[in-house]
Amino acid sequence: METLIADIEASSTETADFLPLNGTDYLEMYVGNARQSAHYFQTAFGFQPLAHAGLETGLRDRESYVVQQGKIRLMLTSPLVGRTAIGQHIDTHGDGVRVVALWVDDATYSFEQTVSRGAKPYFEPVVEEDAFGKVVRSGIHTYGDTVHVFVERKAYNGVFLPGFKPWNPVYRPSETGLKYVDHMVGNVGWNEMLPWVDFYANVMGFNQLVSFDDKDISTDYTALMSKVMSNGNGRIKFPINEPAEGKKKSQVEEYLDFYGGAGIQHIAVATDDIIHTVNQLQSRGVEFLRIPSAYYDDLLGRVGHIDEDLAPLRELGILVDRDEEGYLLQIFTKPIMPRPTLFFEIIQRKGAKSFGKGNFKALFEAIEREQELRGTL
Ligand code: TYF
Ligand code: FE
Repeated sequence: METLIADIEASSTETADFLPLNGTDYLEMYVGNARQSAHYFQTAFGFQPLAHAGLETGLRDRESYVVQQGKIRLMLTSPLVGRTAIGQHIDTHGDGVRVVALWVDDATYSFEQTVSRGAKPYFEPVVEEDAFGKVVRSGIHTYGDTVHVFVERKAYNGVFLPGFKPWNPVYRPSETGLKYVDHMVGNVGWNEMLPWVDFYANVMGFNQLVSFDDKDISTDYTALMSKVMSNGNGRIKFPINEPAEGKKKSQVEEYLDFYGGAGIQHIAVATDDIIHTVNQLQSRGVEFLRIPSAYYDDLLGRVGHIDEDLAPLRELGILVDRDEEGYLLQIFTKPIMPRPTLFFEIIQRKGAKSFGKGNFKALFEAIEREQELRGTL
């Protein structure tokens, strides 16, 4: 992937990257019923079965299913007994993202570098081995109960991680065109955005992306602020939101209330054919936020020429925005669980490196209509 050097804030000091990251390794969600969640991600999103760990592999307290599509790996974990930390997490947060695992060349060095800069350790480097080689992992805490796990797998050629067995069920709905994690957004509490921006800058060596989106977007129609942090090679992008006072209750505050604190708000996954992907997802039962059709009336006047036909974009509710470098297409699911917390974004980039600021108004109005229906506005 291309680097984002041009976008990186000039004032940040030009030092060697002390935390080189190869990409997102996996995302682990703690969920009430991992077996059914895996079925949902297979059926609705087209993830493919990859690996499994549980009673059959010697675990006694939990079970995990791993599904994959493109470079995206999702681990779904449930407790097998009562009174576990996993169960406690689910009780507090509902189903949610516990681990954002980052692929590194050296998990020991990554741990030492970040902890020496102030990261709170989650676990020290551990070596796990099986017949397919060895993996080293270590972990640090980030906002809320969310953690980063560093995964070093250069000496491993098994299907996922030691301790997992290949999962080969007969049931394999086709993929929907999802390729990689584009960005993952965190919601943090009031006045906590800047401290977490500093954490990603000072502890993780990230830089703030300067884009049109990087400004106070607490206006008539939004009640949040957001800044985007990116690692040196641009493969990891973490926008961080905090609530702001507005006319209505902030969508970020609603999240914090229901999630029970800071956490991952949305996972943006990339496709290179968003019309195909959204058609597939919709036909498999994924529900998207609806944008009023007036949005499309002068779309081309706002964004100029685009390669796609307008009709399917309008029909599916796909949003378009342009920046100096190109344009992007994006759409947002409704929350995928009972609590109005985690949702997915589907994004197709055609040159644009920003996050769709031109769509904030239409998007946030759509979110507010949902809040209204929930009675949480
Ligand atoms: O990641 C982003 O910045 C965009 C826009 O609550 C966005 O996807 C920002 C905040 C939000 C929902 C979407
Ligand atoms: Fe996003």
